[in-house]
Amino acid sequence: MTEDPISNKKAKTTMAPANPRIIALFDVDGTLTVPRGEITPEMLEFMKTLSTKITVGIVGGSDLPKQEEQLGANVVNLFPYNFSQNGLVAYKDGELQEVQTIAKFLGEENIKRIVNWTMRYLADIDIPVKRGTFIEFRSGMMNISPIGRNCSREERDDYEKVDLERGIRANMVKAMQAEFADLNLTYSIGGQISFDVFPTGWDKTYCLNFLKEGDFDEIHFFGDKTFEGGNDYEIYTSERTIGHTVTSPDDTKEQCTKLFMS
Ligand code: M1P
Repeated sequence: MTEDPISNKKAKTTMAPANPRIIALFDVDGTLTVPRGEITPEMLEFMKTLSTKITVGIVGGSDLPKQEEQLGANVVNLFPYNFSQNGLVAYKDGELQEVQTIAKFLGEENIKRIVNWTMRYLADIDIPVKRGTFIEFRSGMMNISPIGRNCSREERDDYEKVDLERGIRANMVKAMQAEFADLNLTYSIGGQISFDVFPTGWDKTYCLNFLKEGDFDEIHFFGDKTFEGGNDYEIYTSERTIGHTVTSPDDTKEQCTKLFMS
């Protein structure tokens, strides 16, 4: 057993499932949990049972601490593959494989350009409520939120409605695409109050780099944001995966039961 600096958790060896050559990868928000909520004990039990049948992996857009809040402190040991930030932080059998960083890749001058421009743009947006943490700097992406990540659940739900009506995030993304055209960035509206910004190619397909071509006969992906522009779109449409759109954790359970447990 080894300890790693990111999760401080001990790595453990997982038991092989009945059919290890089929793998199913799961998005978190809207797929295994309600948005930013915790997994229910029933859903967790179901996922554990599923992992005795096939190989299971998690691929979330959020960072590891958020996954730990939602899926449990031991998330990197729950299933054989765990990917946070689209796989920029990757674990296999509880062992850290890689950490990629946006600062290394873009350079500090470009990071400053983005931060300064974003703070000016957000200051000029008029919305009913503004809270704190408007830019969350993660190792592999920047997460930008006009209301701020410190908002309450009620404020988050209200903001989402205003955003959908006024296209606040969609307009900001358009403005950033024009301003930072030289940086080859991808913008992804994956949740309710924010959007992710990362170098092109660092979407959820990034995690497929950790699945060797010959190791699996089928790679399934389950996610709720599989529409164009959603943060599940690229992996859902990837040639390497069989994509499934779900509408809720219950729907995920139902589809998986039909596909893998009968
Ligand atoms: O996993 C989907 C998204 O979840 C959060 O979005 P929001 O807070 O806007 O609902 C963020 O962690 C975001 O990065 C992530 O893509």
